[in-house]
Amino acid sequence: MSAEETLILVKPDGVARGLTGEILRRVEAKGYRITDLRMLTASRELLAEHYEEHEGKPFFEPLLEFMSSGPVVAVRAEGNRVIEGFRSLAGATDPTAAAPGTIRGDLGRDWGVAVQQNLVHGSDSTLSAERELGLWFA
Ligand code: DAT
Ligand code: MG
Repeated sequence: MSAEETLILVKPDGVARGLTGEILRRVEAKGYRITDLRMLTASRELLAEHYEEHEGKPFFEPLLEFMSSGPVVAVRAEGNRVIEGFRSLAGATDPTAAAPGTIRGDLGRDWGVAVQQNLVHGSDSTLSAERELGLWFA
């Protein structure tokens, strides 16, 4: 049986703030395995596909703008129940509401901008993990 896989992104705010190591440390300390990793500045096209479920929402354009504003680190991670487990490590979407102990709760905050700059992305289902890994690790 092969272990479950997920896509993790360290978003431009995480990279710019020098938190890549701290974030990946938490992933590894939890016991998940990093099996691939790349740094890139994502195109609008890639991001529009990645976030297709949010097309039409008021934060969609600011989200693409933010996500293409600088380099991100894309990570392939594996482990039993890693999809749910990384979402749990990441914490709630809103970094102000995210519980202390989580990546967003410990390291993120509201910067008063149009989109929540919340440091990380993690796939939310096996279907989206497969789709997103195909996009970022084509
Ligand atoms: P998550 O990243 O926790 O899976 P999501 O998929 O609902 O959250 O949204 C994708 C990203 O869009 C999220 O990380 C930050 C931004 N976002 C979501 N809801 C928002 C809102 N109400 N206002 C501003 N930005 C938002
Ligand atoms: Mg999401």
